[in-house]
Amino acid sequence: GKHDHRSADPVAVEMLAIADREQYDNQWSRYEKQQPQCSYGQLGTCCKICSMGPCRIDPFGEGPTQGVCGATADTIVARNLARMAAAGSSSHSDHGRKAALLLKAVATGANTNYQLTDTDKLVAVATRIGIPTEGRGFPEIANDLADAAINCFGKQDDEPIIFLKKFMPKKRYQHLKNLEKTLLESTGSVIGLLPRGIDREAVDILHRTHFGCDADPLSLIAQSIRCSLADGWGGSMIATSVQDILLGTPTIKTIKANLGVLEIDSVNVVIHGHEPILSAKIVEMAQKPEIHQAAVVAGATRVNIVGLCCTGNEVLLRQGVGMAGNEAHSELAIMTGAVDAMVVDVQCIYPALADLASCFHTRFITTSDQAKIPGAVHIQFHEDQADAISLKILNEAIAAFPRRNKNRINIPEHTATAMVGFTVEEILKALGGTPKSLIDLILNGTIKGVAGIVGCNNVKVQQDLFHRQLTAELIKRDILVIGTGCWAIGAAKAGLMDLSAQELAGDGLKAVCKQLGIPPVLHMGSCVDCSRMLVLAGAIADHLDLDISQLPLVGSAPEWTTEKAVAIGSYFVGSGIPVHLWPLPPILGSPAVTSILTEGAKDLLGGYFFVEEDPLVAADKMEAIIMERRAALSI
Ligand code: BF8
Repeated sequence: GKHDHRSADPVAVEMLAIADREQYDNQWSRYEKQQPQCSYGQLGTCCKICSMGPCRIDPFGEGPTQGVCGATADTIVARNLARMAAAGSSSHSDHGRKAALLLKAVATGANTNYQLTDTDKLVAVATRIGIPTEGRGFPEIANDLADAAINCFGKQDDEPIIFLKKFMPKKRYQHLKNLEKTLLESTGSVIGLLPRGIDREAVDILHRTHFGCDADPLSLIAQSIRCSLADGWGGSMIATSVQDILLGTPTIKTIKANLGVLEIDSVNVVIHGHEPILSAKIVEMAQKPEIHQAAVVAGATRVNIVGLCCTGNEVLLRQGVGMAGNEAHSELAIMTGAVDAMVVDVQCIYPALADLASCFHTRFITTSDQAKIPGAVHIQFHEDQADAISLKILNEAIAAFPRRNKNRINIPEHTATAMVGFTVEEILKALGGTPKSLIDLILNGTIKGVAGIVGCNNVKVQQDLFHRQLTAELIKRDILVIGTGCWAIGAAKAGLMDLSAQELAGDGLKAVCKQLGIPPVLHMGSCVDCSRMLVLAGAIADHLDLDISQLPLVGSAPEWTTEKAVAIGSYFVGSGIPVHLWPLPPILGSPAVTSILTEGAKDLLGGYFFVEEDPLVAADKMEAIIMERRAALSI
């Protein structure tokens, strides 16, 4: 295909040619207009927390070395980073809260639009949390579980939250507890790592980064890790667990990915955002005969629901819905002229979509009071009227269909097939029920280790290039690759989740995948489903009676964009997993913060960050980490 510095996905390149011809504004054209971007911001040394500022510190020693209040580059960078972690953790966790509140409403009969769909998962999670299940009804168990989850958000005592306590493997929990003690002894101050409350740890960051509070990079970073751990082992763990209970735990299935999932003769509804409580319902309601009938009356063959980003991942894994693309595809989807409605909930939704949709017949529908966008049609979602509201949204899409401009329709034909749905439950089932066979394969070196890749697209990186090259390099080296989010969509579009990708794997990994009938690259879900990776890592650690930091595991966020990615990276690091990042995080203006997050974290947590621009070198470094850990275990 043609080369374009903006994307490695030929389908995107095809759409970008149309964007260029028609002069559609897009993230790449707007990025151009932002050049040059502020280097203080890139290095993290810009502070606008109070009104004496904004202040900025030149990291090369030219000009002032302190803000008006005396904050140094170290303080400013650490505070900014902590706020990113708080925002990221809050986004995942607030999503989890809504799931927990819905579980409560379903358990008590207050909401009849949803059911306890996966009662096996309900019993499994309840048992893990320590809730009695014997001889009790499912609603009763669900009610207790909902209370336990809700309590993780708002409790006021200093005990670690129950979800973390029960899901984190023993050795990691003990390690963090001991580390709190050691840090108290060595610094004389309380430096907490185990989260007390999901909301509390984010509020703590807003407080301690307020004007005139914490100026110490170590304690600011420790709190960022703690807040992020509250996300991974708390908010995100709750989101995943509860969504599985309410909507069903995903199973392995084969789907299609890329813009070719749009159909010329169908009413195309793109669901975009993060919360499947809405999108799963839209998929369900689209199957109603009256909706099909209305689509036919409007002149369409059927209603075709497709996904974008993480809510796309949620319905892809549970309901087999086709995947239109990842973050950088969201504008391109509308440019096909064949999207009758784009329905969004929260997170990762470009406000630019409203303007772009107005160039077409596309209804751009916002549904959340937390993500209202000027220019959109707002149809407020209420969980207790989910069926009716989903029908209303679908009827909007159907009404838009006859207003298409046929001359402006360009649907790229290409799709890739991908085998998806690799929850921990499915991975273990494929391996015979316990982590033992996976562990044996790792111990005997057939699989060298496991890499978890997460995160976004980023306009600063050629779309999907890092995802594709890094993933392909790792499997070639017999490293199993698992992951979530926009990475997973990128891998699916690249064919790396197709069975044919077995041929790209090293001999050991190839043989295993052939025997099990799975690809060497496993889709584990949306970004809150990074909690599934934690559960898998925890199962391996507990089985071997080791700490996660001893296992041949490594993480990467190679095209990261959002504050949520900061939270994910930080809870991986806090869980003992080294994490590769690209593009550069805004920390390099502070030598202290940079050294804490790299060397310091390695000593204290076992997990740490490193940056690398080149996918092949990143693969080298990730393999080296895995080999170093194998050597330490004498395997
Ligand atoms: O939560 S990978 S761009 S869609 S932040 Fe967003 Fe990044 Fe995509 Fe999902 Ni995750």
